[in-house]
Amino acid sequence: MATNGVNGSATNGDDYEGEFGHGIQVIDENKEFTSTMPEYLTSTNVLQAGFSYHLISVFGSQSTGKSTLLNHLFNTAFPVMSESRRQQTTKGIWMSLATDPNASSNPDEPHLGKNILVMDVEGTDGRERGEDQDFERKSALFAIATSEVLIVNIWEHQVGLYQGANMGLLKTVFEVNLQLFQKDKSTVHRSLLFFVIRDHIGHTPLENLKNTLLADLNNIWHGLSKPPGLETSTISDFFDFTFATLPHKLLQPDQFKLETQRLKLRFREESPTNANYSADGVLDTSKTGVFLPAYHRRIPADGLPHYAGNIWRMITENKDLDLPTQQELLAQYRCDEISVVCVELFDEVVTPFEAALSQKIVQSDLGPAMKTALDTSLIKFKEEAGRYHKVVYKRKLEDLEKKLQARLKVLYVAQLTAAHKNAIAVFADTIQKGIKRSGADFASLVTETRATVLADFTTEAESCSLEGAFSYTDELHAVEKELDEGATRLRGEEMTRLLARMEKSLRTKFTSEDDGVAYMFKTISPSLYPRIWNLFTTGVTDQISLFTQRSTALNATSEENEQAVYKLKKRAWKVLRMILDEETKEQSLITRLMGYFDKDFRYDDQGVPRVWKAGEDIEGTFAKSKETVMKLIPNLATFQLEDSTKPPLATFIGDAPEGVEEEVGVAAEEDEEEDVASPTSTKTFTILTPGRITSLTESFNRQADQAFVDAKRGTISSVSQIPVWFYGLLVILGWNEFWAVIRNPLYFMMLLLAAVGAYAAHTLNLWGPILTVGGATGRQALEVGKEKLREFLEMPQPGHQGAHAFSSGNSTSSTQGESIRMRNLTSEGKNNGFDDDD
Ligand SMILES: Nc1nc2c(ncn2[C@@H]2O[C@H](COP(=O)(O)OP(=O)(O)OP(=O)(O)O)[C@@H](O)[C@H]2O)c(=O)[nH]1
Ligand SMILES: [Mg+2]
Repeated sequence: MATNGVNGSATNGDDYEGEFGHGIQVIDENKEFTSTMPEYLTSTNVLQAGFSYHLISVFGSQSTGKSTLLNHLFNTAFPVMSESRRQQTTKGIWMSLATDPNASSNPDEPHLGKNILVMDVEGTDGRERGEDQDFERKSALFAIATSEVLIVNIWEHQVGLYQGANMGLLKTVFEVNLQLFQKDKSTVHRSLLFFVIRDHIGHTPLENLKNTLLADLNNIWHGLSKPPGLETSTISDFFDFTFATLPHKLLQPDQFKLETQRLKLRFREESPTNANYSADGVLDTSKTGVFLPAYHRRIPADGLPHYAGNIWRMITENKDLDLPTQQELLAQYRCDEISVVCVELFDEVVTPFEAALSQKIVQSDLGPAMKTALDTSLIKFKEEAGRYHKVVYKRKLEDLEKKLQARLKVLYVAQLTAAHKNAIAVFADTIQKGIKRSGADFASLVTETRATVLADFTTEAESCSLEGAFSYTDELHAVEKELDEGATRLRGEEMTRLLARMEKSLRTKFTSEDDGVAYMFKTISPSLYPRIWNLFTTGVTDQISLFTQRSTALNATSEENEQAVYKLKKRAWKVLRMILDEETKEQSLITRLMGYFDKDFRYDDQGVPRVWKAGEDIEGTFAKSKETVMKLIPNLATFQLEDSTKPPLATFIGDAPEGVEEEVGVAAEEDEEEDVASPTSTKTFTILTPGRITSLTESFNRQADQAFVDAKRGTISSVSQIPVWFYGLLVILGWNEFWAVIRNPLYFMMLLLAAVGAYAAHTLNLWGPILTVGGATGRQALEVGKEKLREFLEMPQPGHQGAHAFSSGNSTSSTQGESIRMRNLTSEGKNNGFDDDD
């Protein structure tokens, strides 16, 4: 503030540095516009007043007591010239907020209006500026573009004088006003010219002074060259006039004070609806107050700094001052500024949700947050920007709404997507868990879950739809569609599982030990396959009725049912066919056939194992047994009914229903098996091919023949005892040897001794001990023999084996040989003396 060049002795400008003690210097002596206005308006609480404020300017010659007047009327602190120096005090244009000390002390009494901003304009025909009329014109233009009331301060004795009564200044005011109105014909601004006649002595009544002034003003107006369209306009089309007098401040100080306090009340808050004009067209502001709504420039307080700044810039750049354009520009500027603040408010709520977008989850409380963010932001915008130029405001409001909605839309779409995904996941999960519960009814499970999931989705979508601003119908349809597809897929999977279970239980039935295929194969007869066919058809039929019950609960369509039944039948046949293949493997069949053969051949009618004796008819029994078995083999060849017809498998399975997928993968892999399992295939019922029958027969024959050979061998071993004639032969052939022993006395003696010994042993019952001693001796001899053998085998050097193996006690020579070798190692290839000594 020190740079504002406050001169004069009344106050020291430096005391107010950084403060707003004197108000602010809106335009300094260098014609620069202040940057402190927003700060000042904020500190005086005017900035947020909207339209509830007033702007007044004072005009008049230099040093005519303008600042003094304002300070008395509005309790301001504009610098006032000291009595002695008589030099220009106010430079540029100052602004200060009017206050009324009475308002707080006597609130019930009439007092000054609120938020009155007063501009103290540099005096005209200033000595300091000399003939430079430029600033005078510019400040007049600035004041009239912004102010509602222009106070014209003149001394009584100046009335009737052209210069002294500021007629030059007023002419300028009228001219610039016309200039402004030419640009803004649509909105006719009015201004009040408030003439305050100072040092009124009282000799000339106010009425006379007023008339003189009015006559002068009209003269000036008539003398003006008016722009096209405004030629016939009168001064009262644009201005109201009101007049007041004040006594001499120095000569009648008390009177002056009193009158200024009365005059102050003309600036009271009331907004008169009926302007009260006297016969000469002068506004009687003593009754109505000065602030007629028509005077207000409709610039919201928070736009005033920018607006005033722009106006001043246009004025200094000598550009045509186009107020409507300025107002639009201001509106744009301010709307943008307010928009930024509103978006910040919006961000506070919305940014966290935007940050969480990447998680792709349903964000709880998004709906209310979206609404709060949008509402808060738009309400603030409407409140603050709504005062500005309507067209601009509406456009900016739309822009802001679109911008915010676009951001919300992103959140909304992401939320819908997440809710969609969630709905599908919850649906699948609930159904899968539900199916596992026993007794769960798939159809009602699906219906209930679908309804719940859709209700949840709708609630979520609705809460974020900003009361219908965003639509979720398409997404809802998509969810519904996907749920239905999901239900179908889950049902399909469940059907597949069901089929697999059915197939498994059929397999269990077919392989049962008690009544399965293997059990039936124990009796090979023409009725074997008919029995198995019966097992197959009853088993499959039972499973189908079970399946139908379960699939009804699954809510399957009749087509799906037909397809499943068809598949089940086919698979059942395939299973049976595989079991049959297993059962008719050559080895198992041979075992079974040999069972039949053995029953006849190895056991008799009572089931007792036969012991063949010589002379029994082995061959006959063998041939009969073999024949019985051979007759059985053809029964195994073809799967047929008792009347030798093929079982009605194709009819039983039926035609493939439409849309049934043939199990191509399996067919391709197991081409052969698929072929034999196919009900239409010629191989289906061929269990044993002729080739296999031949091989089977051969194998069987081999085993049966073996049995025959064994039987035969058994008979021969049972007849191989020593025949009686053999003993005769023995006597005849050994007769000579017998006599040789008898005749030789030595042999005879030995025989006799042996006989006596044997007799003695027998009579003394010594055979037992003799045998024991003999056995022990024999065992001992055996042990000794073994020991010797082991020693022999463990000899290290085969060369020395002969020398040392059996020479017990000759270990020294062996040790010696060892020590010689050791010595050889230490003598590095040379034998030492030891060797020679040895
Ligand atoms: N005669 C007379 N003098 C006054 C009156 N009021 C103030 N003065 C004196 O006039 C001188 C100028 O007063 P200011 O209030 O500074 O006048 P100003 O019009 O603001 O002057 P500038 O700002 O320099 O143009 C001071 O010395 C005041 O004492 C009045 O009512 N009558
Ligand atoms: Mg002054």
